Amino acid sequence: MALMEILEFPDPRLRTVAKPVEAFDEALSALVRDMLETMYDEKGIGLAATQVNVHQQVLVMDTSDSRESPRVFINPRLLVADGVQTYEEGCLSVPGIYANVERAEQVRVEARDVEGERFEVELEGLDAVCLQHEMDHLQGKLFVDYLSPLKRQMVRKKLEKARRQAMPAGSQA
Ligand code: QAP
Ligand code: CO
Repeated sequence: MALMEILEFPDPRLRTVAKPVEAFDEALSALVRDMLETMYDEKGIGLAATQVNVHQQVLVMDTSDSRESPRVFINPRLLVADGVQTYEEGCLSVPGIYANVERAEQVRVEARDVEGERFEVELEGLDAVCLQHEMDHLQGKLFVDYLSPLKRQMVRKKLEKARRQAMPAGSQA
């Protein structure tokens, strides 16, 4: 088991479009295990492979209070999207930033599990928001892309400042 490093906005690698998974093998199970471990360690509710610099269509989420209900979606496809809801989103790749985003209220999705078995599920509320947010990552899209360019620039500056303050002078990569 290993923790993975999470890419942070505006890292250009977050813009990579993920490819479908073709091999449901031991490497894939190891990736899913490490992504879940990383998500739980960082107190996240969702994580896409793009965020750990793996450009395959894999996402994990757990919106439960107990943090014991991991869900895995491989090669996910939206079948139906209905209604509208607004939720204040955050992202492990955009730490400390939260903003309202409008998305579908209800979605029906088809995906494969880690064994390659196809399944369909209907999600609503926070689960639906989380799935749509993570599916965006697989297309190289971030929740800050829904904000105005001015707000996105403010986010960029705020993160740059936070990073400067977190690092001793001269030690930046
Ligand atoms: C996506 O986000 C999401 O800024 C998952 O300092 C967010 O897990 C889906 C996190 C909201 C639906 C609603 C963010 C942790 C976690 C931070 C996350 C932070 C620490 C974000
Ligand atoms: Co995110």
